[in-house]
Amino acid sequence: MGHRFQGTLIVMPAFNEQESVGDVVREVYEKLPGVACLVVDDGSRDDTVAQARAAGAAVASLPFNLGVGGAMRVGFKYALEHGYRNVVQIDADGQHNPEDAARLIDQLDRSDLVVGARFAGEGDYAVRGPRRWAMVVLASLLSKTAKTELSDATSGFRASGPRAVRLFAEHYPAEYLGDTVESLVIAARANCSISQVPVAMRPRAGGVPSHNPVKAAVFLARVGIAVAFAFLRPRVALTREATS
Ligand SMILES: Nc1nc2c(ncn2[C@@H]2O[C@H](COP(=O)(O)OP(=O)(O)OP(=O)(O)O)[C@@H](O)[C@H]2O)c(=O)[nH]1
Ligand SMILES: [Mg+2]
Repeated sequence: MGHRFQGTLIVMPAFNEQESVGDVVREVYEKLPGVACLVVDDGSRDDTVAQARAAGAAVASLPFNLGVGGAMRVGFKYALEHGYRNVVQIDADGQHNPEDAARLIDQLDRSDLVVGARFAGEGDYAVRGPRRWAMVVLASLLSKTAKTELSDATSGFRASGPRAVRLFAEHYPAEYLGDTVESLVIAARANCSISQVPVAMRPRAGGVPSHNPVKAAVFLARVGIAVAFAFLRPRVALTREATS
């Protein structure tokens, strides 16, 4: 049990999350003993970096804003370079429960990529309007591509095993808001096995969401284009063996 989370890197994208990031990092260390935690700060103008450091996280500070996808690519590269087998993305706003992360990590012995799905029975997370419709269409498209039920293609709460870490260190997409969806297409087409675990989403612990109605409308179009391009890209060939 003591080694259950050894070799796992928590990657926490953070943009102006001074109110929550410290508590989230502390909770991660408490609930997932043995993990390492990297906060990827993306040009925050508040006290995010200092709060993350004070809580004991390693911090990568990007010189200018790359968005969540760019931040995650940094996290996957860091994991490869430092020899972590698994990467789990946990948001800095407190919405992802670290206890659920344990269930995602456990399922990595059967899947290359495990998605924490918000509409698979747990909790009552609700999204309305275009963002919701986009999610429904994407869920059916992605489920077909991945040949498994994926009811929440836009969930950022995920665990990646060694094959997915290697893939994403080179190929994690950085398109605005398209990263979660497109990365599933890339993984499925590289023959990574994907599965999901139901999770309940908690309310934000503070700060402000990065979305607003205008961005939500743009989301539909951009994700559609990003996914179309993801299918047009050549497949990535991954070998079966795990990383050293
Ligand atoms: N590195 C980085 N992180 C970001 C950026 N924008 C948001 N984040 C972080 O990514 C995570 C998810 O962002 P949120 O704004 O909570 O987005 P969301 O959870 O999809 O939306 P809500 O349900 O409204 O909270 C949080 O930890 C944010 O701090 C960014 O530009 N760069
Ligand atoms: Mg959030």
